[in-house]
Amino acid sequence: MSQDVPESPKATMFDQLPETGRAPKGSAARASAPERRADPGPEISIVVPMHDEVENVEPLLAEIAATLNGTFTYEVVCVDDGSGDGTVEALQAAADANPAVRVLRHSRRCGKSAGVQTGARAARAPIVVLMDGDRQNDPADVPALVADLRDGRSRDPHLIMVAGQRGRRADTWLRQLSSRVANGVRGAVLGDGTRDTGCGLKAITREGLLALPYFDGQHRFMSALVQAQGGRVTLRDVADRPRAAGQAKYGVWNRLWVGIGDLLAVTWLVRRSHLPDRVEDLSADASARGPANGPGADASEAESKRVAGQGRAAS
Ligand SMILES: Nc1nc2c(ncn2[C@@H]2O[C@H](COP(=O)(O)OP(=O)(O)OP(=O)(O)O)[C@@H](O)[C@H]2O)c(=O)[nH]1
Ligand SMILES: [Mg+2]
Repeated sequence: MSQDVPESPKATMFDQLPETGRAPKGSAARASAPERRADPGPEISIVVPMHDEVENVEPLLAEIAATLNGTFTYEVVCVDDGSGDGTVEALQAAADANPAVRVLRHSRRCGKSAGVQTGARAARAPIVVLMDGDRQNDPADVPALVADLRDGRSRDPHLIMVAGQRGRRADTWLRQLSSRVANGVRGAVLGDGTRDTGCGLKAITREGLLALPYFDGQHRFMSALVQAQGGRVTLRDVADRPRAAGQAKYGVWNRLWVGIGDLLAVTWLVRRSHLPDRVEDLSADASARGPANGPGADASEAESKRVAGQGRAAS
């Protein structure tokens, strides 16, 4: 007997996201459908999840423009995660003045990972740069991350992410200690070869990011999740700066308890991620159709036969 499933009143991961939150007149987002199809889109989408960062909006966007204008074409996709301090109004004002800025808004606070996910789904570029909205990341590090990802992928299409890692931390000793312990335990359990998964600055392919299993807290486990899906991660040293304005959203304790539960879940996920060494298409017309689907589908034909390798270590 079939049963009607009631229509979900909530937003779902399968919904089509708007091409922009609120676009200024004349921007690509307001263009008609055929015009949009002709628009190749930006090379890079910078995704910035934000919760209560009103004082950081204007200086952050000004710094991104001052640093990145003239390097590559880009958009900044800002995701307001249910802020109550005027962040979204500040973002809308910025978007009105700058067509490269797009604003998406969650109806309620869902966490940083949800912001990352929403931004990645809305992104128009094949490469997404994740950046914190508190100005602790330096936009000057972005070109090198992007170059690493592009160069690396031209040699190995399984390179999915270049993760920033902070050297000298601009945090209190307690936060530094808790972060070191958490990273140490996580690294020992997952063996993901990444000493600073909390660094918010990362360059990743949009397709790769959207292929990762999603959960609240996902952003702290991206290295392990990419590798569990057969992808490779490389690391690059980046700057860390003190928070100039606004409040940290995570404390030592709320991060610790949630982090332990997440670590158990991700350990299970990684152990259950079985992938074949390679997938071959044995049907007669396979060569006419081109590469098989999978992480290597955009690679050369020889490379594309090896669509998934297991658990490659980060370098
Ligand atoms: N979307 C969303 N973003 C958040 C949330 N919490 C934090 N963020 C954003 O994530 C980024 C990093 O948040 P922070 O509070 O600075 O946390 P952190 O950098 O990991 O840790 P500290 O700087 O050491 O406190 C900022 O852009 C925040 O606005 C949240 O619940 N939802
Ligand atoms: Mg921060």
